[in-house]
Amino acid sequence: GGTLRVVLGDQCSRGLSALRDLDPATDTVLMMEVQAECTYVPHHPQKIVLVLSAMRHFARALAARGVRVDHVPLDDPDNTQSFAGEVARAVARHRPAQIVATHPGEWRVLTDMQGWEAATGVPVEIREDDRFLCSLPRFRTWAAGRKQYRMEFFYREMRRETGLLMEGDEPAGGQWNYDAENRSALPKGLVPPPPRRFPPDTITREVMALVAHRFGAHFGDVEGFAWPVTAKDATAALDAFITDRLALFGDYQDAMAADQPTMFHALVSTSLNAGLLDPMEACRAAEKAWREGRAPLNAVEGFIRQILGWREYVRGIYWHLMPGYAEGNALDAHRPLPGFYWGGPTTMRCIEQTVAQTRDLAYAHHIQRLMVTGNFALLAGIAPAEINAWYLAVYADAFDWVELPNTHGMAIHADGGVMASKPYAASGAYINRMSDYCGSCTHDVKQSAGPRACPFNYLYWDFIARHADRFTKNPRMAMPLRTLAKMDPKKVAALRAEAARFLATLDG
Ligand code: FAD
Ligand code: DLZ
Ligand code: SF4
Repeated sequence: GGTLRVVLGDQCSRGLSALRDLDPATDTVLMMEVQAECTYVPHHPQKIVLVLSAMRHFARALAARGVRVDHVPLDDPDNTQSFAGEVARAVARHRPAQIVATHPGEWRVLTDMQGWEAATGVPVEIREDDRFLCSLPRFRTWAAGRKQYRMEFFYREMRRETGLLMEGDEPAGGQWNYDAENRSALPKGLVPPPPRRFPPDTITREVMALVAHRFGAHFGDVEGFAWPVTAKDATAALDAFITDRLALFGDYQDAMAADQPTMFHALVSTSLNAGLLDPMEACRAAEKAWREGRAPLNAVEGFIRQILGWREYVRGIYWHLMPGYAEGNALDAHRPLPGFYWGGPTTMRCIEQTVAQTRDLAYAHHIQRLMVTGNFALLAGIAPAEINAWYLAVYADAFDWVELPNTHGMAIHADGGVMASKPYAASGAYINRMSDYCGSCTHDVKQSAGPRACPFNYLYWDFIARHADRFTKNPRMAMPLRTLAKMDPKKVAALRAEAARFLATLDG
């Protein structure tokens, strides 16, 4: 008879394209909790709770509006535990005339979805995911014929098209980008207001028990779960950010501090990515705060750039360049992921702090991801597949379309510069400037050699030396190459020996 409408775990949005033109008299919405999606990487238990609880809340909300929802729970004894298996069973149950779905957020799932029609004999329509502000055809038009895909130019077009922070044809305040004002370390005595927490309700607690039971061996604590799992709570989280933290978001966007896991960040990525929060709603709320004088332009522009610029841009890059994108390994990196990424012991305080909060919260902010764990993986030459899978597993906001370009492209430069015009490689000095980690570290950030030297220092120079030939073609790498060339060759050899010794302990 009617239409079978498939809603995936990160598609818990009222306005989802697959739900448009739904006829409650004839149609059924299918939601599938499946083991395969929980284990293809060992997702952090809080990420699994987020997805499954959001699905259960969304299914309930749909049902309350009179929609017939067929929600297959994870522990249903007949559950085949895969999307393809569950779609086939649902077709047998409902005998639909057609299947309608929304474009998924992952290449792997799209391929799966494209096989449903042949497997079931029922026509499948895959609709555009129009929860994004830039459609995929629109991105392709922008990208066509460009040698480099620079986020900044994409972002300006998006500002013009949406009218966000525009005064006529001009950017508000006369500048497109206030990033230069967004690079302060956290001053002593300034304590960031804690983000709003959403204590688990009965549904979430049930899911937490299920996840603890089935996926308790995955890295990550389930107990502290406090993420929004409904659209209502997602909006409340956004409101709390706008009121309490937006004004200082810009200034301290790049700052890190021990025992301050969230700083002035928004904590809205889980909600945006699961479909609980609309990106335009988030941007408009920030813009309104600026127009009403509640937050300065550098903060509001910075926040809007992350969502309207970066978030849309990485999604465009992903779908423009997949599936080949994930295969690249431009820096020929092959080292296995060290055990300290999974909480094993390390003397490096910055890593220890970032990994510990990741285990507790399934969250780390941008600079921790980019300049601590990402930078280390870049310098140490961790194999792209291993570090990419780690990021996909451990962050509650990690879905392939957004995680992959950020890790593979931005953090480890495995795409050879498609995303970033130079690798984000940095020595300990950067981490010391932007954080207070080094003060309580057993390593000395001022030393590059010797038993107490900061590993980021010798690894940095080893990295520059290892790739010197490749980097001579890149004008943005001229400075470090010049410094390296001026160094006493004996010193370079000593640093590289130190790096080799350290890297051998990782492999051992
Ligand atoms: P805020 O700093 O408050 O920023 C506001 C919003 O802007 C975020 O919620 C997010 O939606 C958006 N945003 C900011 N930076 C980016 C970016 N680089 N790409 C896309 N959106 C951005 N973000 C994810 O959503 N999922 C991921 O799996 C993910 N993996 C990352 C991996 C690496 C190695 C790096 C360097 C970054 C990654 N990011 C990822 C981007 C960024 O770190 C997170 O979006 C951010 O930390 C989420 O926390 P927040 O909501 O407090 O962000
Ligand atoms: C991440 C995830 C998890 C853990 N579980 C499910 C699930 O049980 N059912 C589901 O529909 N989706 C789940 N997801 C999200 C998918 O793995 C995948 O990331 C998205 O569907 C891609 O858009
Ligand atoms: Fe990290 Fe080096 Fe600072 Fe220690 S000294 S916290 S290893 S940057």
